[in-house]
Amino acid sequence: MMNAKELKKAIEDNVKVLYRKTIDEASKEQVFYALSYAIKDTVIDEWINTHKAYDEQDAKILYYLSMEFLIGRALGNNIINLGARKEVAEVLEELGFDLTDIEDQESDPALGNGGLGRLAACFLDSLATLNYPAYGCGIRYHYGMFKQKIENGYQKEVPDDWIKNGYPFEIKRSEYSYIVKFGGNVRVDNVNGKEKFIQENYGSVKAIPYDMPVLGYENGMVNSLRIWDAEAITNFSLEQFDKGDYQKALEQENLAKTLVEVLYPNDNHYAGKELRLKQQYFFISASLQRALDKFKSTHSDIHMLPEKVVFQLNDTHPTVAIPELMRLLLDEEGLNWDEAWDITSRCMAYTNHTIMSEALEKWPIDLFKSLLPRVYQIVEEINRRFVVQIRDRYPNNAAEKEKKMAILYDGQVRMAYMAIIAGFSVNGVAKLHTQILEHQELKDFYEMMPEKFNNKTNGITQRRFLVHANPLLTDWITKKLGSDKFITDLPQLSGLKQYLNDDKSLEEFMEIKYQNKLRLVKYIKEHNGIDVDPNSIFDVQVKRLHEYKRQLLNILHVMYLYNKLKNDDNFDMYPRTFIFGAKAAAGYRRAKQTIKLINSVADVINNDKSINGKIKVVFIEDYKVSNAEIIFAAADVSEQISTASKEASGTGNMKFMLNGAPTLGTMDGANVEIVEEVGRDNAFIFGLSSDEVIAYENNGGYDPMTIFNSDTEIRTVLMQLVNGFYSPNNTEEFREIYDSLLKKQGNDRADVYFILKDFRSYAKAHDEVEKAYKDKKRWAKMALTQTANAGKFSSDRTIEEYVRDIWHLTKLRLDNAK
Ligand code: GPW
Repeated sequence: MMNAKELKKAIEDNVKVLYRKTIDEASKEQVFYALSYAIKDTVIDEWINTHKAYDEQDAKILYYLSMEFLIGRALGNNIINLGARKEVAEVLEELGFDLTDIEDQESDPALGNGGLGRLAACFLDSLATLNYPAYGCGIRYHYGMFKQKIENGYQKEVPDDWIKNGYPFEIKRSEYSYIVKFGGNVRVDNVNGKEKFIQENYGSVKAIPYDMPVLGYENGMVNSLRIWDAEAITNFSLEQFDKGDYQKALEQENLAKTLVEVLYPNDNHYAGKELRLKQQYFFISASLQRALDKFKSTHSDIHMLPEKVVFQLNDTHPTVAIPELMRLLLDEEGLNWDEAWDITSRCMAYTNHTIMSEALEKWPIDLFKSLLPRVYQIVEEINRRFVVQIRDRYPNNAAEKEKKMAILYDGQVRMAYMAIIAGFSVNGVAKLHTQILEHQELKDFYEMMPEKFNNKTNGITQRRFLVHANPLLTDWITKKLGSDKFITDLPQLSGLKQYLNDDKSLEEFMEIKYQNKLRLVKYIKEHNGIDVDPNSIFDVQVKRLHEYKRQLLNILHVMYLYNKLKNDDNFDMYPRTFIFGAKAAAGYRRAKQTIKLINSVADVINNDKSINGKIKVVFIEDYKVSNAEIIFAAADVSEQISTASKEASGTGNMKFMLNGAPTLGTMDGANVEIVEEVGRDNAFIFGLSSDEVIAYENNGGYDPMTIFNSDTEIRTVLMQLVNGFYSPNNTEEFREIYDSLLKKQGNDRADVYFILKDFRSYAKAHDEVEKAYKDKKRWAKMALTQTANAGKFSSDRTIEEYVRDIWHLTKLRLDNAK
């Protein structure tokens, strides 16, 4: 890192060169670019060094293959990982600018939907911090996750043109471009008695990588996030027109244009779109071609590949990597099937992130085959051999096993099964989730190949979600522990336990929470125009909008409380602010109606003077990584209320915990492990267990009508969905939500997510929250207990487990490290 004087000069010079301005004339945006380029410059040497060390130490490299990297803003994070926060802030101040203001100029790179993409970003941060050689491989979407506007209570999607003005932290690497082929047919040639498979009449695009630096924390390590862009191979030209290739030239041009245009905004949902499969193959083929070339540039024996390379498949989205690696080894490297299979299966590992059936990727064979004819042949052969194995092993029930386990079945390519069959590792993302995989969803595979299965409970990076998000708490912890080692060793937070009975420390801790609440109050005022009382309980649910996450349960409960305040003279409550943030996939009608409902309820309640501001409801527009950081730091209560068994892990739960907010939740995903760490008394747990949910599901569900008929308060709330109470201009506005809770929906039962079933137990848990909060000291202790026990949930721990059990990487030595 340059010193203060050099940095100042670099910023001033950049402003001059880029904008022909002196620093006092420059806008905040211009200073953002000037500073970002200066930071990138300081990183370049370490970036080069790191990759030299890869080669010199002949390091084994992890390729983390993912359709999503929800990296969020880079500037602030990079400055922190350079250990230069204070120095940069001071230089900017001298120049008349505030660092936070300047950071706010950066567009939030949103190349992901939610948890899965953010996990990938946290993993990159931890890998670099722990000195592990790794590439993130993904797609350079021109439009990331849409920006959300709320208009008249409805979500409106606005394109996210994040690279419009250029992104300062990327470098185009044209020299590493590759060709990717789609469609056509396969011709079989016979060369010296050996079959050769040649794809012909295909369309192709050029894949061009852009690299972003991924900085370790104060260790001189700089890995790369490599995202692929597409360009047409030949620009449309008259020459081709004359040759009669007009149609094809146009098609290729078009393919290149549309291929990486936009991120599919579906979270936990498979939509089966052809373009999506093209995206998958595009970035996989390019990433693998590059990985093999890199390997071959320093090794002569391709059989050594598994010693030097490992690919982690982030869910099934990159699973086409399996037949693609086979293809490269067979057709390009000339190996035979057994050699290629041995190498492939020792290089590939798969992470499962959900058990929800609507998320499982099952591509229609026709589509898959016409788009990837050669790759499909290989899938057929993998499947054929596996089916032979099944028949061998289960002679008495082969047909049944084939139905449950074959890759190709019912006209579909079942991607998860391919990943399990071909890879050497299958992991779930929290203990409970892995158990459900082993004993329910993937039972047959677990029985047949138990050695492949393992758990890797998710984690989050404290560099972003504590150090960057919550500087006040970071400084306080550093002071209390007498060291900032927790920044790279989170379990050190347990040292805070010695302050659990120290009144002064508890007060300081809650004062920091209060300051962070003020920061959020300001944000809400500026962005929503709503006044919020910082002394109220900030009860927060922020995450993608999905029925299984049950934002509906939350808002129904708010409606219930409001009714009590209005109708029950004996009822009183501690002031609460219910804060929501959620994007709904553009085509997910029920989810969008829930957003409208939350906003409609907010409208009525926030404007009712008669309740003295006891309840406020705030829907934060455009929930994303940058405002998430502000929200986590300010939360009092963390709502993690998914139907048990449905949330594989959750990671927001960990971010709240780290920032001192107790969990109000079900025994689902990683909530179970959070409770294990803090103890049952320091969490507010309610609802059916996953076993109970699964038992109901296996027995045709439960009958919500009994609850509707017997519980008047619940009935009143439900009637308000259809009597215009919250939608005076359209009583039908929320009819569908009402119906979903009480009526069978085609093949679906009523209330598939057990909202009414869990309602009373949820309301009771809320009572407990209020009781606990009113006792200031008890609450402070409970809040500090969260932070003090958050050590397990660092993605540093998760990465060390992946390295130990799956990747077997060696830490890179960097001689010039600080
Ligand atoms: F369906 N997750 C996600 F499994 O954010 F692929 N998007 C997705 O499309 C999927 C999973 C997929 C999430 C899980 O819902 C969440 O529970 C988990 O914490 C996260 O992935 C990271 O493992």
